[in-house]
Amino acid sequence: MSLKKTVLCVGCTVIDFVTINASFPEEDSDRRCLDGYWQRGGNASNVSTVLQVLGARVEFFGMLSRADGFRVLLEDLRKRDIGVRYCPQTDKDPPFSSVILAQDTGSRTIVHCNKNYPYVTAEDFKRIDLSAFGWVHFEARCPTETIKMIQAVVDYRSKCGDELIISLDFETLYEENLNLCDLCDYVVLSKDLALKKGWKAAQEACLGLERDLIQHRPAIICPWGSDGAGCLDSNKNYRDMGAYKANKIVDTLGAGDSFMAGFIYATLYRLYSLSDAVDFANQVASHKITNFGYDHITELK
Ligand SMILES: *[C@@H]1O[C@H](CO)[C@@H](O)[C@H](O)[C@H]1NC(C)=O
Ligand SMILES: *[C@@H]1O[C@H](CO)[C@@H](O)[C@H](O)[C@H]1NC(C)=O
Ligand SMILES: CC(=O)N[C@H]1CO[C@H](CO)[C@@H](O)[C@@H]1O
Repeated sequence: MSLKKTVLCVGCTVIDFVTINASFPEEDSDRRCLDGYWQRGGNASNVSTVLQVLGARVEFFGMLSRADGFRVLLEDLRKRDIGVRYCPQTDKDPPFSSVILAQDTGSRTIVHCNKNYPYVTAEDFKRIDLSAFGWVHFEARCPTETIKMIQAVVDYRSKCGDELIISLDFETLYEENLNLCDLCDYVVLSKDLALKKGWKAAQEACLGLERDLIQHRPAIICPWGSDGAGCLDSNKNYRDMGAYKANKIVDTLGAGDSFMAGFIYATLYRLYSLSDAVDFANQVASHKITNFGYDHITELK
C-alpha cells in the first residue's frame, strides 16, 4: 500500500544561473549583481523537489548528462533522495537557463539555452516498472513521445487494474499538446497559455479547454496568479478557489511548480477532494514565494 504512493515525475532538469539585481541591467553595460547562485531547475525537476519537501516519495525520469557540469544536479537529486534509476544518459552538455531578477519591479527575465538536448523517449519509458508508482506526472512537451508514454501508463493501468493517476502540466504549445490531455486524470493549464488563447479568467480557461477535448475525461485546473485557481471536475462542476495572501514576496520562481506539487501531494497523500487539493496547492504556492528556494515549504507539513 505505502509503496504505491511514490510519484514519478517525467520531464526536464536543467541548470539555472540566477542573478539578483536592484534593477534590470541596461543593454551593453558591465555591472555587478547584488547576489547570485546556480541551482537545479526545470519544471518536472522542481515539482519533484517540492513533493519531496512535502514528504512524498519521488522518482524523477528525464535525460541526464554525463558532462562535468551536471554533477551538481545529480548530487542535489541524491541529497534530496529523489530517485533517478530509470533515467537515460547522454554525453551532451546539459541545458541551462539564465535568470535575472530585478528587485525594483519584481520582474524575472529568463533565457533558456537548450542546444537540442535530447528528451526522454517512449522507448526509454518502457524500462520503468510502473507497479512501483501511484502517480505519474508529465510535462506537456515533445508530444509525439509523451503521448506514447502516457498511453503506456493507461495500458498498464487497464491491464493490471492498479490505481495509477496521471497528471499533465500544460504550459506551452496549445495545439501540439492538446491531445495529451484526453488521456490524463488531471490537467493543469497555465495562466500564460490560457491568456495566449484569449481566455481572460480561470473559469473561461477551464471551460475553453474542456470544449476542445474529445473525450472530456480529465479534471482541469487553472492557477490564476494572485486570484487563486479554478477547477472543473469531470462532471463539469466548476469552482473558484481563492488565493492565500503571502505576507511578503521574496522569490516567485517555481511558484507554479510548487502549486503542481501541492496539488499532487494533497490528492495522493491526504486524499483531498479536487477543490480541497486546489486550495492546498494555492497555500503551497503562496508560501513558496515568501522565501528563496523550496525548503521552507516543510513548514506547511
Ligand atoms: C545591480 O544593482 C546594483 C545596486 O543597485 C547596481 O549598482 C548595479 O548597476 C545593478 N546591476 C545590474 C546588472 O543591473
Ligand atoms: C525551478 O526552481 C528553481 C529554484 O527555485 C528556479 O530558479 C527555476 O526558475 C524553476 N524553474 C522553473 C522552470 O520553474
Ligand atoms: C514545458 C513547460 O511547461 N515549461 C514551463 C516551465 O515553467 C515555466 C514557469 O512556470 C514556464 O514558463 C514554462 O513554459
